[in-house]
Amino acid sequence: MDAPVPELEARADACADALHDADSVLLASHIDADGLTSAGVASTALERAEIPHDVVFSKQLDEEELAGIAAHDHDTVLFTDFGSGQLDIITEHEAAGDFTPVIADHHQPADADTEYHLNPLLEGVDGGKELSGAGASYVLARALLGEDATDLAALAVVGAVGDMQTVNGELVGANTEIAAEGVEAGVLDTAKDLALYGTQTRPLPKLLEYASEVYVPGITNDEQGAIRFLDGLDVDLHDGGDWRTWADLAHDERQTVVSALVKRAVRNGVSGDEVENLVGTTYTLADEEPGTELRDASEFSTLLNATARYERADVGLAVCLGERGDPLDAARDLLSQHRRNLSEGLDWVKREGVTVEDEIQWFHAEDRIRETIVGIVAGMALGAEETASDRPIVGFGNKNDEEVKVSARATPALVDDGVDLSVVMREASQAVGGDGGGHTVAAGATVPKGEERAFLDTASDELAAQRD
Ligand SMILES: [Mn+2]
Repeated sequence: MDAPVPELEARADACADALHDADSVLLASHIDADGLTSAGVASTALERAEIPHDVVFSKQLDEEELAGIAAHDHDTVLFTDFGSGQLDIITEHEAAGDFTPVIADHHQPADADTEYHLNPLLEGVDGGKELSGAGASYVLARALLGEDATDLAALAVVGAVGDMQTVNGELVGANTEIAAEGVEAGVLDTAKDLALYGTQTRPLPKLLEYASEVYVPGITNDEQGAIRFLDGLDVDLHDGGDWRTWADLAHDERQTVVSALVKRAVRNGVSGDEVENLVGTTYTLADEEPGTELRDASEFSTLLNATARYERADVGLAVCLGERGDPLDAARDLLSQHRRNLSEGLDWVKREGVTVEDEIQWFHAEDRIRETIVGIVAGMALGAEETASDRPIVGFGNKNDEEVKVSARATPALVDDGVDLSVVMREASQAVGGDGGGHTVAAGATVPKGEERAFLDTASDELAAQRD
C-alpha cells in the first residue's frame, strides 16, 4: 500500500524511526477538535506499536508550558497539531538535552528546524486546506504501522472537518487521500448530501430552522415555517408522534426534501451560489451508531470542541480513543451546557443592546459571558434582528483583572466591501499595548483593561480606511 501523502513519506518514516528508538514518549497535543483527534490517532498508533507513552494537552505552547513538558521523565516528546511554530523554543530544550522532539503539525514553522519534523508546508502541501494536525498524525501513524493504521483515517477526517478545511463543502488535496483510505478500510462513507449541521441528531424541523449555512427565508430561524414546509411535502416525516431525523430518511425521501428545499430557496430569492451550499460531501463514520453525534464528522468535531472549550481534553480524548458510556455522556453534557451558555449570552446582548457607532457596533459583557464564547455570541448577535448587519460587531469580555478579550465578527458582504478584521484587530490592539489577529471575517485580540475606548477609536479609523 502506497503512502497516503507521498510528499511526506520520508519525513514520516524518520519520525516513526525516532519514536521506535524512544524508551518512552510524552505526547503533547493542542486542545481543540483537531488537536484531540491528533492525540487520538497518535496515542492509538503508539499503543499498537507498543511504545510506552503519556498524553498531555495545552491551549498554547509557550515557554512555561514547554518547561513543564521538559520536566517530564520521557526521552522523546511527540508534538501534534502544534510544535512547528514553537521550534525556536523547542530546539533550545533539544540542545540542552531535555528531550528529542518529534513533530506532526500543519502550522507555519518558526525560524528554526529539527530532524524529526513532519509538516505539509515543508513539502509544498497546503497546511491550511489540505492537511490538518490529525492528518499529519495519521501520516505518521501509517509510517509506524503500515496498513494497520487505516481505520484511524476516520478520526483524521473528523480533525480536518473540525479545523474547517473543507472547501466548497468538501475536503480537498491530501485530505481526500486520507478519506479514501478510510472508505477502503470500511470506517468511512462519503456521499453528496444535505450539507446542514445536525443530520444525525436534530429532528427535521430543528435541522432546517437552525441551519446557519444557508439562509432560506420563511424556513431558517422560523420554527412554524420549517414545520409548514415539511408538512407540505409528500413524505411521511414522522415516526409515531416524533419527527424523524435526516439520518432516518431513505435515499428517495432525502431527494424529495432536498429538491423541494432548493426550489423554495430559489423562489425566495436565495442566490445560485448559496443554493449550491445546501448540498456538499458528508463524511459518515460507518462504525458509529446511527443517530449519534459520533456518526457524522461535523457533529463529532463539534462535540470535541465543546470538551476543549471547557478544558476537558481528558473527556474528548477518551471519546477519540473509543471509550463510550461516561466520557460520552460527559461530552454531551458539556455540549448542551455550551449551547445554554450561548443562548443566555445572546439573550443578554439582545436585552442590553449594542452601542452603534459610525463604523462599528459593540457591547461589553464584563463577566456576564465567558470570554471564550464572546466571539461566538458576537457572531450570533450580528445575524440577529436586534442588531444592524451593515457594520462589524465587537464584543468585549473580561479575561482577568488586567486584561479584556475582544472578539470581532463581520459578514461576507462586509468582507467583499474591503473589511479585513485581522488587520483591524492587530492594529487597534497594538495601538493600546495589546495584541491580536485572526481572519478577515472573524478576529480577536487582548487589550489592557480601561483601553476599550481607545481601541474602538483606532479600530473605527482603520475600518473607515478599509471601506473607503
Ligand atoms: Mn489544527
